[in-house]
Amino acid sequence: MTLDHPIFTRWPAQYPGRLQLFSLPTPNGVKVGIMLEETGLEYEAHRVDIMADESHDPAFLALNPNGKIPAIYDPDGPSGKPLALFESGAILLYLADKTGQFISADPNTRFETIQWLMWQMGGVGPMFGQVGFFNKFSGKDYEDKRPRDRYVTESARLLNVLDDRLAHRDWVMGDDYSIADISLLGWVRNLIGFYEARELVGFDRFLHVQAWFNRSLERPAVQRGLVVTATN
Ligand SMILES: N[C@@H](CCC(=O)N[C@@H](CS)C(=O)NCC(=O)O)C(=O)O
Repeated sequence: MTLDHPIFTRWPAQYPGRLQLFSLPTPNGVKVGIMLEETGLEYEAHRVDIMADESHDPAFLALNPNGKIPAIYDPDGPSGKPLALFESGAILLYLADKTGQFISADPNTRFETIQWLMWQMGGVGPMFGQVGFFNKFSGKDYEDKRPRDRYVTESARLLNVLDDRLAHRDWVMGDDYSIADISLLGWVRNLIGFYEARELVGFDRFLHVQAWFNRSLERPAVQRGLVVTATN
């Protein structure tokens, strides 16, 4: 079996029957590594080095014209036809539906889960990412601290929303761990770790988020998922 997509000219598949992941352990990338480990789906992981601009290689752009990881190619997509997919939120939803795991079959609970997933995609990811830029990366040299402070304030507000949500719940959706949790974990981890913004956002006052974060990190699939594509 050979897979018919330009991506495989640059990143050949050794196991073409398996779902193919193209990623790197960034906050968006780890979502899919964790989800694949949680579901138990068989997959083959390819490391796409965004620092070396591999996400703008024509072969990668054929899979994701937006030039960002993560992306997947499922040779066994809906109706048995291959499916190529980018955007981590769409991938999480797809894998949840494919396996019937980490999203409720009940329509009301399903949409509530999607709501929190969209909240992460549209709010938490972009805001925490800007904190990373202005506090850790090129933006840290800017003398004017107002842009940084704007994103720090908004990130702290979002953490407060999450803290309230988790006040009487183990997971975002209550008793059931879901794709909403999986979408958030890598961002919280980066904000207080790699982005060095723990004190800036006042993380220590968000006790429920802290408890949820530690609970997440205890999951063996999370521990495995966080290092998928860490090395070649
Ligand atoms: N909304 C997209 C964002 C993906 C994204 O920003 N990926 C980053 C890594 S976390 C990336 O590939 N950056 C490389 C670049 O922009 O060149 C998703 O959730 O999949």
